Amino acid sequence: MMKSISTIAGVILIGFGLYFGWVNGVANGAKVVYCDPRYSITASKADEYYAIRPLTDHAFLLAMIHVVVNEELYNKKFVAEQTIGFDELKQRVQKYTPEWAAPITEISADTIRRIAREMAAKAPSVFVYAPRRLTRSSNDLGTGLSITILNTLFGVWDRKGGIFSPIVFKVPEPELPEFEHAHIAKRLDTGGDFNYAIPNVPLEHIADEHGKFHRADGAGVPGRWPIANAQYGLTNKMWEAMADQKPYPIKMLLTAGGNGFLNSTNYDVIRKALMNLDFYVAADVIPNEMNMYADILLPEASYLERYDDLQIGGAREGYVAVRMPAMKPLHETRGSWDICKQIADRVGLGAYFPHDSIEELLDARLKNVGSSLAEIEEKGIIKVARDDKKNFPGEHGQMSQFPTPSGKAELIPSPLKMMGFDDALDYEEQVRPNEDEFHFTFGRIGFHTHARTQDNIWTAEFMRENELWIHPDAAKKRGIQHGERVKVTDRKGRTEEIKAKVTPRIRKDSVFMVHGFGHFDPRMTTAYNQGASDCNLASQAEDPRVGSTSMGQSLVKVAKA
Ligand SMILES: Nc1nc2c(c(=O)[nH]1)N[C@H]1C(S)=C(S)[C@@H](COP(=O)(O)OP(=O)(O)OC[C@H]3O[C@@H](n4cnc5c(=O)[nH]c(N)nc54)[C@H](O)[C@@H]3O)O[C@H]1N2
Ligand SMILES: Nc1nc2c(c(=O)[nH]1)N[C@H]1C(S)=C(S)[C@@H](COP(=O)(O)OP(=O)(O)OC[C@H]3O[C@@H](n4cnc5c(=O)[nH]c(N)nc54)[C@H](O)[C@@H]3O)O[C@H]1N2
Ligand SMILES: [Mo]
Repeated sequence: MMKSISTIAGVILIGFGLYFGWVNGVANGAKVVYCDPRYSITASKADEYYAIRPLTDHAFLLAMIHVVVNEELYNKKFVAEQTIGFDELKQRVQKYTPEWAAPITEISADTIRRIAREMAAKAPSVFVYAPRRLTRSSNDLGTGLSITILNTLFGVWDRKGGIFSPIVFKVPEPELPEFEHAHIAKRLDTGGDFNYAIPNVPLEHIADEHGKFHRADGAGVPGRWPIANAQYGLTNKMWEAMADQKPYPIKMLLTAGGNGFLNSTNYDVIRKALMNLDFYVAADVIPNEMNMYADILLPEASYLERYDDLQIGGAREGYVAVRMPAMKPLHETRGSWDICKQIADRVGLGAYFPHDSIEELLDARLKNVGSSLAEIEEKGIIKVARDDKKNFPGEHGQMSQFPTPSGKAELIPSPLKMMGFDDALDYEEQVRPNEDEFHFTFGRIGFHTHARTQDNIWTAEFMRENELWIHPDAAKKRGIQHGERVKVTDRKGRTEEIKAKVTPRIRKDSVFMVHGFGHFDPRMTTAYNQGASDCNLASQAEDPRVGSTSMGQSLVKVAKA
């Protein structure tokens, strides 16, 4: 079960990112503590800001847990009734004192203790927020786990001002024939909806006992990346599988959006993977570095000209919404559903597309829940009303539901133990720059979406190219002036050129650039050669337990271009 954040009051500890849901909470008097190596816009809205040393969030969180456990600041009733594993947790965090964390994180021991105490005083109307993109250190799993542990110790689940249970509008999937190639690895019979599988099965076992193939990327596959989400997969591992043609050859690719080059960290692997294909069909609305490799490029109708799949969501209220066309598609373009269906019909997979049109499919799904396409087109959105008892069962004396084998919040999760991955709780030393190097960091900006808006003349107007944030002391040492072009080079010798933004809003040992720039296909006439690509500098290392890319481990040198 996913839980969501409610923004009412109390101390909020925002970790590491851009997130606007809490702004309502701030208006209601909530306090925000924010950590980032860079003084971002988010930092400017926070009550307290700490320029944490990159990649050390886990150390900070472990010290917080240490204080909460040792000073008995946790929610005793919640921990006694709704959790397991407290004694083991207590013993395992003994070494993570605030004094231990201070030189690692560069946040003082007194500060860590004070934040822990202030939060405890306001619990359960508090939370530690996990950023969306937690792919940075060598142990992202441990960072995520520590965030969950803190929230659990404060008993924030299903409490007002804490983290609530969303109400979801349930719309069943259409009934389709069973897939010939079941890609989801065998799951442990835990009674819950789990994504992990039995570990330690040799790599050769790429098919299950029914001869069905496992996913090539290894997500959810025994012996490979059992914890990785087998529904979304591991894109980095998919590209590697395609480049190496292992564990089995992949010869055809169909994409509808996405840009492998500008959303990953290894141009060579992407290029090799694409070159290995016999046949690549891309459906898109604009050219990009990846789809220009396609044998056939199908123009998709734009979002103003098409229906898309139902948007089914849940927050305080559940909802279902639909994107509908505002005009007929121009130039014979089609929606990606039509594109997929028509390809499926021609390659003998038509049985998976039993509906004649996307309208028919959407209508059939909505009729299943007592609505219709006509109704939703008229109303735009259909909601299930918020219900305090469902959002906040904890406020009504009810136990929370946790999707764990024990049904309780597991402070040391038993599935991780079973797989031998519970060592993720322990802190791992992170890479540190030499005297002449920097931590390489990057992130979002309000004006742009990923790598898809830089070639749009209107959004490019707001920000045409990205810049390298560098501290004035570090710039001075290298004779770099604000606005001058610099060369950024990583330890592998990869290099990008970019304009310097000399600013005290970043740590002296770190540089930063906005993600999504540095396009290199000349057919992107506006974005071509503008700014630099974080994808060509971010680390290719991976979290050894999850298989995801640990993008933040890159160390770079900066010199005048
Ligand atoms: N180095 C680095 N890599 C990253 C990240 C990072 O910060 N740094 N962030 C990661 C994260 S969190 C995410 S979510 C991903 C995002 O990765 P992507 O999904 O690849 O990101 P976008 O650049 O938004 O979209 C890619 C392409 O989709 C196409 N597109 C846009 N609109 C449409 C449409 O209506 N129909 C079709 N068919 N195509 C369309 C455009 O060609 C666009 O270039 O990147 C991840 N990778
Ligand atoms: N306008 C806009 N909004 C978006 C998106 C977009 O493209 N454009 N993309 C959406 C998507 S798909 C996602 S996944 C989310 C991602 O949103 P977030 O998870 O917030 O990710 P980023 O913006 O990549 O990085 C956030 C901050 O992390 C800081 N940072 C770097 N290294 C460290 C570190 O080691 N520790 C700490 N504490 N901070 C560090 C960076 O300075 C940056 O300010 O944004 C979503 N919102
Ligand atoms: Mo994302």
